[in-house]
Amino acid sequence: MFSPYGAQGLLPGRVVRVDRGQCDVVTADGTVRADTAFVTPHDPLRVVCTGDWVAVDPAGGVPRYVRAYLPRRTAFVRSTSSKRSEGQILAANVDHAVVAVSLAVELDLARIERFLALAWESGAQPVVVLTKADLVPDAATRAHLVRDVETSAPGVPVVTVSALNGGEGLDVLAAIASGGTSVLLGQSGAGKSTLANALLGEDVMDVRATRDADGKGRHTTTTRNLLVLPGGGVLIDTPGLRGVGLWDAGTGVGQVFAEIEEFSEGCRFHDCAHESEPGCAVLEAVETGELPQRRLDSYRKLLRENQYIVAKTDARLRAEMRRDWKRKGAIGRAAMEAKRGRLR
Ligand SMILES: Nc1nc2c(ncn2[C@@H]2O[C@H](COP(=O)(O)OP(=O)(O)OP(=O)(O)O)[C@@H](O)[C@H]2O)c(=O)[nH]1
Ligand SMILES: [Mg+2]
Ligand SMILES: [Zn+2]
Repeated sequence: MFSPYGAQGLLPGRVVRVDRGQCDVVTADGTVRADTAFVTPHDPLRVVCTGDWVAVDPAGGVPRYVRAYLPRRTAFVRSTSSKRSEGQILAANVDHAVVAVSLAVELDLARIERFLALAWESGAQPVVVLTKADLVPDAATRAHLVRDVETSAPGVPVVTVSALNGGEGLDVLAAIASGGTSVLLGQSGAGKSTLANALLGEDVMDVRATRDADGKGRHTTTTRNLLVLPGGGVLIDTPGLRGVGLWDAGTGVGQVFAEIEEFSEGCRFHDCAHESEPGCAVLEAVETGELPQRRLDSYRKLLRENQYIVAKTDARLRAEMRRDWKRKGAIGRAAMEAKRGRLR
């Protein structure tokens, strides 16, 4: 895909950081600073983002420009605000979307489900990392928390880690991260940068204590940074997100609630809304205790929210976005299957 740009004398590179219209691009000539103004600056989904493969001006021009980015294999997109339902791209060409969740605060399963919906939708394999395990020393309590997360995340590996005590669980995370590009997502204070430093084996990212227990304090990390890991693979550390709004994530929602979609195959009516229809297999599963009511409520809420966003955003734009990475995603995913085999 790059070759036509190569013929024009441009250099291939990967964006490792974007900051106010400028970005750092790793090329064969080292890391260069380039201006992103050339690439559709007014469309939030088409701005250059961390993880993009780009064609950049060769040495000489001041400033150097990013001339184009290559089609994205996967892309993590959230909606910036529920009012304007504008998409914001957080990372591109990601293989593993790692959702960091702190065990130091009460688990918010609905929030995890929301992150996972966007993660599945991105085309990447989601992974949940429960951080600060040292703060939950009791094995039974910990097992209980892990089980809660696992039932909210079918098909998603759940890894428990601690940056202290010799870095429990870090080897598992390092193995996952070695297979391509991973992005760390989650709330501020979840311990993302601490994990990034632990995987790097040096303190590259700033880490700061969260001001209050609910992690709503200041953001320590302010830009998205792509880091090269010594054990293989690259990792994108991101600023904490208080929450993520869905952005055309219907497929992702379905994947987060895979067991509900499975139950629904047993419903008498094939367009069953699982509200009060006779012969509804989903409601029956709630009745028998097989499906927690909380899961069904959460599923309905995210479906409704998604329909709302989809109705408000430009259908043509969404279709274009998809063309960009969904088709490419299928190719990329097939290539990654072998590497990810151990996760399935
Ligand atoms: N006890 C304990 N504390 C941890 C662990 N990991 C991180 N912390 C602490 O949690 C606080 C926040 O860590 P950060 O790594 O800065 O969190 P972050 O997710 O990068 O935060 P933002 O950059 O604001 O999004 C720091 O005080 C860390 O020392 C852990 O495994 N155990
Ligand atoms: Mg950070
Ligand atoms: Zn039903």
